[in-house]
Amino acid sequence: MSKKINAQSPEKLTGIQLKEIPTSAVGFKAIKSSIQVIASEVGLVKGIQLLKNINQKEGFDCPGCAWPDPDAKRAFLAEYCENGAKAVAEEATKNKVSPLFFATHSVAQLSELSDYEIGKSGRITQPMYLPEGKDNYEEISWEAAFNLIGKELNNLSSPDEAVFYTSGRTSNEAAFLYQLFVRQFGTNNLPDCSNMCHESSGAALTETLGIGKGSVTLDDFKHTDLVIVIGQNPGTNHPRMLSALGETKKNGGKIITVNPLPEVGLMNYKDPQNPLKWIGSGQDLTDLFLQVKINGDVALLKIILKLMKAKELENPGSVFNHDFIDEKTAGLEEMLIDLDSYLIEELLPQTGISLKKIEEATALIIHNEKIIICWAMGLTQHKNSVDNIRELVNILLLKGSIGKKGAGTCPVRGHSNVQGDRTMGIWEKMPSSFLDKLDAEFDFKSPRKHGFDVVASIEAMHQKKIKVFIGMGGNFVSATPDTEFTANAMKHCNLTVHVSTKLNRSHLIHGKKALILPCLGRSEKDVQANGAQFISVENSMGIVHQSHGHLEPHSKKLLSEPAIVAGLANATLKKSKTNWTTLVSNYDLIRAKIEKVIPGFENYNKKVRVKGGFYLPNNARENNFSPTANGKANFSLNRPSDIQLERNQFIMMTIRSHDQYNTTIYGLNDRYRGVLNERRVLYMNADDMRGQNLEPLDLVDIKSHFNGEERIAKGFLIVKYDIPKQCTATYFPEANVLIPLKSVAKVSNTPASKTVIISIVKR
Ligand SMILES: Nc1nc2c(c(=O)[nH]1)N[C@H]1C(S)=C(S)[C@@H](COP(=O)(O)OP(=O)(O)OC[C@H]3O[C@@H](n4cnc5c(=O)[nH]c(N)nc54)[C@H](O)[C@@H]3O)O[C@H]1N2
Ligand SMILES: Nc1nc2c(c(=O)[nH]1)N[C@H]1C(S)=C(S)[C@@H](COP(=O)(O)OP(=O)(O)OC[C@H]3O[C@@H](n4cnc5c(=O)[nH]c(N)nc54)[C@H](O)[C@@H]3O)O[C@H]1N2
Ligand SMILES: [Mo]
Repeated sequence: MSKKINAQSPEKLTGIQLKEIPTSAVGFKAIKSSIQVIASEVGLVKGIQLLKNINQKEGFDCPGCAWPDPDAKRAFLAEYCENGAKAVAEEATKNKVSPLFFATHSVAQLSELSDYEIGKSGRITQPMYLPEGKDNYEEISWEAAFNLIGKELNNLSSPDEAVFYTSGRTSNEAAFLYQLFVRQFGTNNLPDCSNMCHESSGAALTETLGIGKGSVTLDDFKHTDLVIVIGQNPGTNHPRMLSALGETKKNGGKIITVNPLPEVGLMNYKDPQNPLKWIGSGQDLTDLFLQVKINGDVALLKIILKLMKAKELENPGSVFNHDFIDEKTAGLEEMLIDLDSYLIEELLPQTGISLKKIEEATALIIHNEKIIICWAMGLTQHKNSVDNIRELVNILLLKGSIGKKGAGTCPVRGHSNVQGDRTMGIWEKMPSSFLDKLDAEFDFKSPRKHGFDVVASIEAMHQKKIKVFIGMGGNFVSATPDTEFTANAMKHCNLTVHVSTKLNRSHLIHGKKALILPCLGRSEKDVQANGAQFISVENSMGIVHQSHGHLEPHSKKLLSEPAIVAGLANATLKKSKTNWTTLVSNYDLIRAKIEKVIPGFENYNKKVRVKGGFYLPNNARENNFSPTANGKANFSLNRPSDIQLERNQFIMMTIRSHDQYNTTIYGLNDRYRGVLNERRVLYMNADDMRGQNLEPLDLVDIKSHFNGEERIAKGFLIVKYDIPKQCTATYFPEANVLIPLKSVAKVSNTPASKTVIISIVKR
């Protein structure tokens, strides 16, 4: 057996079946699919108990996504969805990864499995250690593991030689303690999954509106005239959002969808809460579908802005909300002048959409007052992604469509607590207002030098400037770009540590020494010295609420994330004035500290116990833009895509299938796109296929091109699909090997994983 360790899922086809694309999302098939998954992973009895507790007021927060729960009604079945059920089944699985499993499977052998197979091996039951030069992980005690980490950290010549990653499932309590530990240790190297996710939204919204979060609440969807869903696939990634869009339609609102793909969930859905509606034709959601080319959004939005301007000049006051603009905004003149430097004829080919359709969209924007714009990764993962989002803000500001009922910004977050983690201080460049209060409360001096984000961390590891990597959740090697480069970077570390629930590829791509620290999942009981604890999280709309685990933990040897942070801190920080053991004995004590440091958490322990939780302050929601640099909401000047394709080149976006949660592969089907039992596919337009002499299901290799460099991913099947010309799609993480580390968004440094320039090599 070779000792080569694979950094990627091996090239292995699984037997593709093509099916007709369904005309409607959710409905009975979704319920059936979730019950099947629950039954096989968890068992039916325990599974039903689990489903009853997801997103209920005394239950646990669904680890599936960050979409909020309704403030009032919570019926059984009502607030769980197919993919939420899969997320929970994945955590509550019967399968366990025991010391015997590690003894009989070397790291190299495990790396020959696909990501799907690795994930299915189950929950990790006790701390595991891979000593230098060994092939297999071995059991280790918690104490020995903490001491080993403490020793390694204290041996560094500077605290900046360690990085501390966070994925977005970590609770507020754990995240707050974690960043406190890292800053007391002496570094701001706190990269997080948000760096690869909504960082561009945060950057664009902070600059233009003075808050990096969205402004709308769930209730706004009932009162809005028009929702624009752009660069987002809620049918798969935020299925409960479809109910909110259903409410919009019920109340007479309209929906515009902007996407290179006609995603089924956005076209039509069948309400899971209403079995009578499972049969029949379902509810149409999208009124106007704009099938934009990948990264053609700024061009499209600029045409809309130009058409709005022309109408306003024709009939002043008929389009722009002058009262709002005069009172609240700055930069209108410059923005309007800048628009003149673009010609519609030049912008149009970038969009791939007919002018007539864009005029229809503009008419809907002009004739409606209350507009909500929702977006996700289709806008945030491009070189000009910050421009994308600022351009959306320009439209809302012209209409005065923010800070009032039924209107505003809705960046739809991914991980269930990614927004909360940021609020808690997980960021490589937290402002000094936060750091000053942290220092005062805990009597220490936190570093002020900005730390490394995800991309900078990988570069620093590669340059051997980083010796220790610690990951609080997540799957760093598979989620980040440039898989082979990143894997080599990880191997340069002396020690890599992962706090995890389940086995993943990052455990196999290790430094000289490696540790896996297994933690409780959200569905499990968390008992500390002072009894049973709950945690709290913040959803996509800034509501902080509690989450209680109900299941018996998978193993007696699991620790909670806060307890693991306390263990790390006690073993590492010899001079800390913080009593870490006391803080984790009762999470109320952690929340009392959060209250002292972070605005909006006054009476945290009391408010979090109120059913449904509480809203954090949000200046944009309150029509107040004073936190921006000039105290106004800012119009901005944005640039369309500058991607130039050469002959035989295509743009590729890396997207999620219906059967995965990021790097966790639930199954091999993408039911809503009609592709079953295969993930190694490349979606392509029929004309482009002809141009390349390709037939459906031809086997190809994909080459990416960046600054004269080439990267290759082998063994993908061509699937003919309704996608604009010159655009292609593959799944993340299989295609991450093609994404150059240096291909990032301006300002936010987010990997441009939706604009990869490729060519296709037929086998
Ligand atoms: N079941 C499930 N739920 C999840 C996740 C999961 O993996 N599985 N992941 C969670 C996380 S962390 C996140 S961030 C979210 C992600 O949620 P999404 O952002 O919905 O996820 P993606 O699959 O990346 O989908 C991007 C969508 O944008 C479109 N798109 C791509 N490029 C462009 C473009 O240039 N312009 C426009 N207008 N559209 C474009 C794609 O066609 C696709 O529909 O979901 C969260 N929820
Ligand atoms: N090409 C491409 N790359 C992308 C994206 C893309 O669209 N295209 N999307 C990006 C986005 S939006 C994101 S958010 C990142 C995601 O990046 P990550 O958050 O790093 O990745 P996940 O796959 O969500 O992490 C899954 C692992 O988390 C662990 N885990 C699960 N639950 C818990 C828990 O409760 N506690 C702890 N400690 N661990 C837990 C499990 O061990 C599991 O294997 O990927 C990014 N990468
Ligand atoms: Mo994300």
